[in-house]
Amino acid sequence: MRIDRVEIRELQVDLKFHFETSFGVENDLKKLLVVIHSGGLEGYGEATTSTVPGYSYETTPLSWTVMEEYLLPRVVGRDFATPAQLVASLANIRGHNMSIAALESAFWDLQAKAAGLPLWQLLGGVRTDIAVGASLGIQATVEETVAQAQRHAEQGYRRLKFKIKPGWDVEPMRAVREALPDMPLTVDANSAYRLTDARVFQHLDELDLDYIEQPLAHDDLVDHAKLQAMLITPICLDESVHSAADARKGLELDSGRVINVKLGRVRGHQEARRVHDVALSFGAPVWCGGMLELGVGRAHNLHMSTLENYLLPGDTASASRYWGNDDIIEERLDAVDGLQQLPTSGPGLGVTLRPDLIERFTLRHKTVSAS
Ligand code: OSB
Ligand code: MG
Repeated sequence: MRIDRVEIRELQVDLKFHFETSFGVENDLKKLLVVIHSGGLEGYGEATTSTVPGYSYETTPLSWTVMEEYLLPRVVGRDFATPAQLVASLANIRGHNMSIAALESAFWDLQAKAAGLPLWQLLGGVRTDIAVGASLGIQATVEETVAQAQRHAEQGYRRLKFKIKPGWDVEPMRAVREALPDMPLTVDANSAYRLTDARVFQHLDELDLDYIEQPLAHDDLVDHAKLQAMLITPICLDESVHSAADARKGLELDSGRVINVKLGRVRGHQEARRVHDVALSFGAPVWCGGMLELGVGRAHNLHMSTLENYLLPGDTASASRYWGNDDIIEERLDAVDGLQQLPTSGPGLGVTLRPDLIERFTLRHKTVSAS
């Protein structure tokens, strides 16, 4: 399929809540929407970048530059038979996985539309109801943390994840566990601790958490393995896994026993599938991570979560929780009783863009056409 034209748009949207993590607070978000045009069809992708370089170096303004300078000049006007071919043409670009994934996933949408099939079938999915949890930011008080936990449990989420940071960990989690004795609970440290903080995790180990997400440095599989050896609770790797090769190293070293798969962090659906397969071969479950995605990114996450080894609830919570009615797609990606359904308005991703709203959120846009 020839790429006739690619449109990129930097969007700015207000999150309904302040999302505080160990690396900072996010509230007004910037996201990049990508539309690939090919022979009358449109494929949609979203860069899962952040406004600030806290989770990763990949920010949205950076993604714009990478698209403009390095990615679009190499793909527009070219013909690719598969998403794999498109990714292969960018193989000598180190990093920038979220930008590449935005293009790759848009190409998958295009290909599924050309085949007249829903994306999940092309990806090899096996289910269409997706169990989801919610990721809750750091709150001002223990009382507010417990109240948020109760509210989200009542809304039917299948698992609650709490952001922690040094000084905000054991005490709020003990209170949540006391309030919700049977609820699946997890914590996410976003790399805020060192091995010398092992005692914190030994206390958390008593709370019957499903896993402890990325406690240590983003690039330290060795210390994660040392910490895992001290704990009963599985460690879940997020920031440490950018490829199937990373997943293999982490699982072989026993740096963790669960993997959070994020489409952007691993360069797209093809590599996400490989991460999933490596984890399956180790008997390690995976789940779909979230990056506060808009409708396009959220829909890609749901399609990805249909693969067999997505055995734990993902972070693909209800869109209305983040945006109210102001999502960029017509379809409401809202969970009912902790289950999301795939959007099915036509083949591919199955979503319909809302041009007026997109125009309102647009900070800048650009179209690159084949000559
Ligand atoms: O570590 O999983 C994370 C959001 C931004 C950056 C990193 C993370 C997150 C989340 C939010 O936890 C998940 C979501 O609700 O989209
Ligand atoms: Mg995480």
